[in-house]
Amino acid sequence: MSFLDKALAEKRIQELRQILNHHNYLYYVLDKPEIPDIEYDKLMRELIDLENQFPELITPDSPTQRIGGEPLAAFERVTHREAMISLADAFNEGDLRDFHRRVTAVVGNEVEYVVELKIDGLAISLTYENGVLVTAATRGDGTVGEDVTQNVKTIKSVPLRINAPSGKMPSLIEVRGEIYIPKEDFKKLNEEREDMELEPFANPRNAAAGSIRQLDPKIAAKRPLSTFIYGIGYVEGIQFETHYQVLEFYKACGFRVNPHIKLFKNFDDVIEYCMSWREKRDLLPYEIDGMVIKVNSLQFQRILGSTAKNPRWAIAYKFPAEQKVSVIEDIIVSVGRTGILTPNAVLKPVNIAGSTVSRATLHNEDYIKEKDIRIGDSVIVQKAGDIIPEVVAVVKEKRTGREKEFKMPKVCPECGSEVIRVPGEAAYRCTGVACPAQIRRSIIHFASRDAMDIRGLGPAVVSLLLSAGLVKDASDIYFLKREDLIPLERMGEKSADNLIKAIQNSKKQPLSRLIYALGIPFIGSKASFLLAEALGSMDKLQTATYDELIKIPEIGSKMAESIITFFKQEQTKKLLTRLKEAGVNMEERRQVEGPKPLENLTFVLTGTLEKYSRKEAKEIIENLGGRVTGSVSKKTDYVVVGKDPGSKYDKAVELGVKIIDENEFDKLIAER
Ligand code: 0OX
Repeated sequence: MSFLDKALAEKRIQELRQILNHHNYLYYVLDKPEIPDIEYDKLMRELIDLENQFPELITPDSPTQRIGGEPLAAFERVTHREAMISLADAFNEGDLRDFHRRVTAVVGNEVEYVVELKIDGLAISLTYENGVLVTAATRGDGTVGEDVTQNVKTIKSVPLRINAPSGKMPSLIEVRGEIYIPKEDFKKLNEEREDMELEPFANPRNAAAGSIRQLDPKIAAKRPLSTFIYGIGYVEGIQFETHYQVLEFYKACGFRVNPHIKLFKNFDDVIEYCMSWREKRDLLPYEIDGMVIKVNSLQFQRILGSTAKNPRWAIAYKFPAEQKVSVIEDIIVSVGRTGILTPNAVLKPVNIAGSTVSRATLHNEDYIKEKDIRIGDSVIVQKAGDIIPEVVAVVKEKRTGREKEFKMPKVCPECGSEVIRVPGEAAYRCTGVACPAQIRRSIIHFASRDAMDIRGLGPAVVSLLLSAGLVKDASDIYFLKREDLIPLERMGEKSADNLIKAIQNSKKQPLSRLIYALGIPFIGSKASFLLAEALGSMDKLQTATYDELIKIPEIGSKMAESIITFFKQEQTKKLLTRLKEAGVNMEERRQVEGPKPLENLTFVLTGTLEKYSRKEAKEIIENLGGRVTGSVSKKTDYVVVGKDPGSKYDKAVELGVKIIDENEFDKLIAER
């Protein structure tokens, strides 16, 4: 092969990539194709052939790289450079006006808003380095997501290289948006699945999420995934003043930005626009579950900052729940992980808000009595977003007289133990210590993503382990051997090895995750985090008194009582002894001694922090080897901003110094 051949090939390769990218953009981003598919395929074929001849000329952003490589064993984790926080919800005009009041109280009345449709898909973060897509990650817990780059590269509306206007290429940018499946494509996908006797997806969002979480990118490549881009995470090398400018920039770069995004100066217009989409949503070719309202000025966004969970500069207006009429064919009772019995209606399947509903919660006996719900009744069923469908009312006019009243069982439907009504509560609870339903649910919870995060230990495997008699409580999983696992149904040697590895790795999880994994009633992941932080070890939590517990911020009396009751139980004591024996971490990592991970980093503190006094924050930084100074300069690495920050904040903005809020500060110190 001569040098000339290669030079010619390289020129043609570049030309073909440009042509293909352009037509790809016309087809998948603008929905306006200009050439027939057959012509596109011909050009692609030519490029593939040339790249086969000169594999050294293949680049990661070539359109040929969208086909999807080899299947992965598992997804890697990715730490988002800037956290992917989620939105607070507003359910009515009053909530929206409260949001506006909170915003104007801080930044004044001259505030513009950008209003977007709230796409019902899954959030994604796309990292581009010098314009090339290097990583695509799911939200995960907001701080750490899963690396789904291989799958996302197969989505044609995601540019593999961004086409930034000249002089505006960011050296690094986290592009945020939503991956979704259009309604029509979803219908077709489910029809195909039914033809193949595969279980249909419940709704387009689940289908999109399931497709992105495929380990084999060739499967993801076949799914009709699309994108809308609406946000920005960490960015270097370019500055914006408004959110609208960011969106314009994205459009210019070749991203798919929703055409119904609008800028408003007047809040009445914001409300009117939100409400106008309530009816119109059915006309859209994709599902939306509400609207998103964002403060346009990025400077105002920074001033408003975020709470522990949500930005203060944006809110989601959730459309009211959709309702349909169905018939209760039966009422069955399920047993939760804390032993609570929940009655559920078995419904004649109905489509509500994009998914087929055949079960709905009836909450508890009081709820059934209050609404006079009977088997055979026609009922109004309601569903909104992620919320479990519920029966809201009976259509009494449709009664025939053949309806049957429902009575809560006297014994647990899973283990036959006696059922008691919890004093002061509407709940009935199974008294069986060894109730298989409770054990199953508690182990599933223990291994779940926000708890010990043991990949491969989902509901199906837990059921197999229980029926094989290999586990009796969560601690038993740490004593499993690969030989125990291999004989299980659909468990190859490789999956067994992976599972054992995941179980072993989970021993190092932080104390907060272990506390959450125990499934103490009323103790969610945030409370677990606060308990771990305040008490520092499982021993301290086990022996903490009621008074000690309620002194911890955000731990109320109900939580404190629940903790005390939980640790008094023999079952809990046994579980913890075995977990200790297995070597599961029971301590919160403290960083007073040891390495100095903040060495060479200079911090400035401004405003009032919620959790720490100035002195405490300073001590933490200094213990980790960092320095705290009184004024902001170019040499400052981080400005930590609390409530009502002073001029140091403005100085930091002016000098482009990294500004972090208390949450980000927490994360920074936890990561190190
Ligand atoms: C959506 C959507 C979601 C993200 C965190 C702060 C702003 N589903 O369409 N999130 C956001 O932005 C949030 N915008 C959207 N349009």
